[in-house]
Amino acid sequence: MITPEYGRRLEEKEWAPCIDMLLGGEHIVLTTHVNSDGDGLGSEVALAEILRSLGKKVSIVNPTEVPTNYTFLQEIADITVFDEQGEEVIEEISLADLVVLLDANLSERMGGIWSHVSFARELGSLQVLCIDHHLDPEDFADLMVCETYASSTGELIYDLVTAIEARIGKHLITPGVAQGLYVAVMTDTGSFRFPKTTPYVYSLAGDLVAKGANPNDIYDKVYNSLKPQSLKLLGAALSEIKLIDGCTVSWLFISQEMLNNTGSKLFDTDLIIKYLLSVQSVRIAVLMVEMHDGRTKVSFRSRGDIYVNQIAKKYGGGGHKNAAGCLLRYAPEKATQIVLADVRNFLKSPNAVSNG
Ligand SMILES: [Mn+2]
Repeated sequence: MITPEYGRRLEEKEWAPCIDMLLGGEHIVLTTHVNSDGDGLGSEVALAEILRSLGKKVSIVNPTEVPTNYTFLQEIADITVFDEQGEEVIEEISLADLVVLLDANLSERMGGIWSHVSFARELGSLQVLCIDHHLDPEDFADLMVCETYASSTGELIYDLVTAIEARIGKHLITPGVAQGLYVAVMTDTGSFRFPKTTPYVYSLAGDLVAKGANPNDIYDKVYNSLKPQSLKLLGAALSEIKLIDGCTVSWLFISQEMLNNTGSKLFDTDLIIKYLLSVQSVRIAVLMVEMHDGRTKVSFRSRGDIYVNQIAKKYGGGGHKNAAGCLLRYAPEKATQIVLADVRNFLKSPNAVSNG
């Protein structure tokens, strides 16, 4: 067994309470955070296929839409979206005896779904399980498996399915499961290059490829599916990137006007943020996006041991050491001022390199 460098990987027996809960469920609803990503979606479709092969009735209900580059995952399992089919989602939750939140550790990350889950839970008809790898979990579920050593929620689901296989003596990683988990791990490791890409991650990716995930096909679907308008947004955005403080901080503000002019949507901004860190001297990168309602979505990225989740936490957000985010109630100009002042102070403080 190859041991990952971040923390201690859960042993097979430590998955027992989680497996008991899943095997005890009959009608299981899976969900992930608002503005879903490859890790949440890939983990969901993989876990849905695993649980269905164990005879469970499973549905996936997400608070917000599936980004177009991940719609191919719906060939593995159907995803119902609360923003589009609210009644169906509420019905599924009312029928469920177990809700599993994947890739988030705060109840509010479930968006509009949480109030319905919380209501059913208060009636005593529903349990909640959370499987995640972000820092600073909120203790809101009946069982929380929150392990920050993991590169991705997909890595945790891989370990979970391995533990289930050991218990029931049956192979569960079908090509669909392999594909979902590969998407999860690939996207959350930035295609196998972020700091938590341990030897173990490569070994599990190899196993997923052996079991039916096609790296070339998956990469192409996820990363080469830009709409022409996204390329236009990228072009406009690149020319607006600012480098300050001796090129140690980079930042970019994307206005609604920029999004409208290029016909782009919010999730197109994900592909832009990596360019903010593409200059070696940059220690913190900040991407701010003006939302429809005038609030500002802020994403932080950092290099090395700089815990940007500490800045996000100040505004009710969170995330990982090198990638975090929050939503500010301020309009663009004020948000930019406040956030940049915070980033500058933070870089000077000893807190920058502690997990506090
Ligand atoms: Mn994740």
